[in-house]
Amino acid sequence: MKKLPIAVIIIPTYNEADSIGKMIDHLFTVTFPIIKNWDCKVLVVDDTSPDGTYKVVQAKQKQFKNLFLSLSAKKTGIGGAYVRGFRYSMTELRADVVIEMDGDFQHPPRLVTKLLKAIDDGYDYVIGSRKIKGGTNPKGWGFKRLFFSEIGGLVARMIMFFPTRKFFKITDPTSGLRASRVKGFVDTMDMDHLYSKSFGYKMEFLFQMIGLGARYTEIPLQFNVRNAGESKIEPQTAKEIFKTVFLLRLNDPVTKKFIKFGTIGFCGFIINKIGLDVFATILGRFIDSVGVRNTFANAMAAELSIINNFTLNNRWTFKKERLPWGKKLIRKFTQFNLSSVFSGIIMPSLVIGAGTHFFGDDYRTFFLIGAVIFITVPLNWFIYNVFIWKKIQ
Ligand SMILES: Nc1nc2c(ncn2[C@@H]2O[C@H](COP(=O)(O)OP(=O)(O)O)[C@@H](O)[C@H]2O)c(=O)[nH]1
Ligand SMILES: [Mg+2]
Repeated sequence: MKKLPIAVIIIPTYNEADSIGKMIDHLFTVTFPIIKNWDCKVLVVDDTSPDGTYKVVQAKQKQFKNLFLSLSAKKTGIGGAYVRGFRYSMTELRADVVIEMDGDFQHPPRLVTKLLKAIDDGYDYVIGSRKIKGGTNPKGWGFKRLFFSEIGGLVARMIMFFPTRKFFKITDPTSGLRASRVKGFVDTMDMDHLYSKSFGYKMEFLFQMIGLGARYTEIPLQFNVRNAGESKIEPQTAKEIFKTVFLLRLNDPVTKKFIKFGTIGFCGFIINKIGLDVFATILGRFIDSVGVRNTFANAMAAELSIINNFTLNNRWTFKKERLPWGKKLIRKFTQFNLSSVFSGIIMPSLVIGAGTHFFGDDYRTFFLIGAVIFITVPLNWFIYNVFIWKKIQ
């Protein structure tokens, strides 16, 4: 008989004695029998809960051979528990897929079927979402809890992914119900350097999976009220999640690149400004007309700034894609020059011209700043990444 792929449902528990037994029974007797193409195992990760959750699990192990328990003497937080669970699933249970699920029936166990179906369809990462059609929040949630969940999720998404497509496609980044493919993803993830061992881990795993190029999708999650026991969400959880998403974005290679690009761009602006004054003074000896003199002075200063931007970006921002000295570099520099004239001179000039025409001369600086932020910067970033320093495959 062909061996089935292995799915491990990981359930972290802390004082869930009142629901874990029911959960295990339900999974083994109701959920798993209808899943024909996966070998399903359950791994409970307990931190020696004072209420004796692990004892319930140990008793159930006599009944179900595919039930496992990872017990730690120390309370490590939900993130710490999942790291342990993921490692155990890979080394001891040879998991092909790991599923993250709460032990309190807030995640309907029947969704395991849907998660695995999406994996069968070729997805590497499947998230249960409360925010897509068919997904719901608990009926019993008051305004405050709902508000925090909605706004918190939105802000977390923005900080992590705005303005990329992921921002729009991942609707529920704080959701705890997920399935992840092990090969190429969970086995390559860095679990040694997490910013958060508590609930923020959810953002880190999400960020890493997406960063590893996982094909992802969402399935509707009808998030229930707790079956029994108490929520472990603490007042500092929201703060901790924000800290985590901020650090994730800040340390992302693309952000680091963007900061370098921005710094160089700013230096370029300063060079242009100082250059204009210096050249204007020098040319003052040869050219009498102020207008003609400043035109030439600015053209020279702008070119100096363009050379500066190209050289520094080539050596710093895009050092991995660095163009070595030669014909190609000269060709790319020519393109860079033309695109800089377009994005940095022609476009802002047109915006300033049109803006002041309609709103008056007082708005000159306003339109200059607006044009630089909304046209020059994004356009340059796009041109540099896509045309000048195209990623070497
Ligand atoms: N092992 C372990 N499990 C935890 C810890 N904190 C939370 N959990 C479990 O993680 C799951 C989700 O936590 P829960 O409090 O239900 O979060 P909520 O659903 O967002 O309110 C539950 O099964 C908890 O028992 C922890 O420090 N250690
Ligand atoms: Mg819960």
